[in-house]
Amino acid sequence: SEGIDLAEREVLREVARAIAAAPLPLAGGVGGGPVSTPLLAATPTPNPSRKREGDEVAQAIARAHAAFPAWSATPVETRAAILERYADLLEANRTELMAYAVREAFKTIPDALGEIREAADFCRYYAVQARGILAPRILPGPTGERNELRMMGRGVWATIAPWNFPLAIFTGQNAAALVAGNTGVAKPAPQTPGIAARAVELAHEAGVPRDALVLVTGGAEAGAALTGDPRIAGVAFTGSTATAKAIARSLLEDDNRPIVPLIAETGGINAMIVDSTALPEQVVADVIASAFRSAGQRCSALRLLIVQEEVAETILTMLRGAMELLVVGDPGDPRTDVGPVIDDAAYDRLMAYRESVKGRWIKTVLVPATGRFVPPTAIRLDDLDDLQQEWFGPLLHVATWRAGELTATIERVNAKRFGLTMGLHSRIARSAEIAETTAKVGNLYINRSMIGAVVGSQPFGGEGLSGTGPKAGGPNYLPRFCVERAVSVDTTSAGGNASLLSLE
Ligand code: UN1
Repeated sequence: SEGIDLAEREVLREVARAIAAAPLPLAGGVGGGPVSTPLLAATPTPNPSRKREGDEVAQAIARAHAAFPAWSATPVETRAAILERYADLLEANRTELMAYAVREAFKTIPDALGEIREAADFCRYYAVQARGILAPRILPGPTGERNELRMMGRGVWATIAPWNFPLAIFTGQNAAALVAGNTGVAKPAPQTPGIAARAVELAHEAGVPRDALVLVTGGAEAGAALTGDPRIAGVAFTGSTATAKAIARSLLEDDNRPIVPLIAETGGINAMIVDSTALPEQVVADVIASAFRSAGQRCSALRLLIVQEEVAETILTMLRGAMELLVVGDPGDPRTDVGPVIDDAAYDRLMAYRESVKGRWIKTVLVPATGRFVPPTAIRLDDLDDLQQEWFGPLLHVATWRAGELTATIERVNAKRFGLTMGLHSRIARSAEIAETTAKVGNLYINRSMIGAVVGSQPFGGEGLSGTGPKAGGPNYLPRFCVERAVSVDTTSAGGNASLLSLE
């Protein structure tokens, strides 16, 4: 879902017009504005009162709970067809949705386009999956019995999405919950309520009953009210490891509540290992995309580049040159490679860290004087163990490794206990095999960039501190949203072929 081809130039023009016309302040200080423009006067702001927020959440859950029986009884085929209509509507409204992604999440135009494609891909992929794996299945059994396995919705799912994929991940979570026969209460990140509200409207327009998908806005308070409610039958969450753990605890707090599933997709300290057989031009292009695209604000992003000593100087020289060409600025300008980071808190955190390692900068890039632009920076790491935290921005750490130590190097990355993405650049088949068996990650990328997992081809999600699985956009995701019901009917007891008689 990456990149823009020439045929899309017209879309770009349309998007530029829509961004210019959007009734939202362009925050981030882009275009010379103040650094802290209030976000989104035009969309619902998080409710300041804890009590009212809890009430709003409780009402939303009550609605989704009441809508569950009818929606779960709707045939899989109908639910799948609604998702496909939803995908069509997302595409038909892409200009407006892209404008939201640029204005609200400061996505560049290629990234904003990627959001629409990925959201539509999730809907279509889960629709096809649902028809295949959620339809009732006849199981082999003893003579005189009919046995069936039914995949049923669990109830009301809480879906909690991040601001960095405010349409794609938001839509993917909801589409999966809905097609599996659940209703949902969807909480977008507090930074991106506008695009989420529009996405939910389009889902309703596509045929999802109004109460089968209910939006709630707010931050941690709303999230806690949501996951703490005993009517919630499952949680799909993408965000930080710390929040995922807090959610897991809240799900277990009430002794009377059954244990419900939590699907968590969290952070990573993602490494790319480069050996002396790698193609340097390809390495550098993939490093630039993986570390700096989306201002490094992807959980899949490259954080730690580990280059074999012998080629380190060559690769770093080329990397410096390539970084020099990065255009940092207004995300609404099609020429921009790197936009601002999401909010003041992120900006302050990243800039303070960057300043604290100033003595180890390998290369940094000029950025506009005003706005929340964190300069893309490469930082030397003398010891792999010195990096133990995910820095969610355009900061790349660089270390070296010695020939013969591939397994040991991968094990040192594993020891950080995250396990989301890893990259290997090598032309040696044996090295690829070592990485495949040694790297404890959900997504291993060999000789390519580490971002932009495509739904259906690169099911995405990590292990260890990076998440619970199953992988979004993969064949094992939907079953987690279901309960399995085995139905066995004695077909002999009425003395005939069936023990069940139709009353008609
Ligand atoms: C995330 O940043 O939360 O592969 C997920 C990618 C995206 C997934 C990133 N499809 O870059």
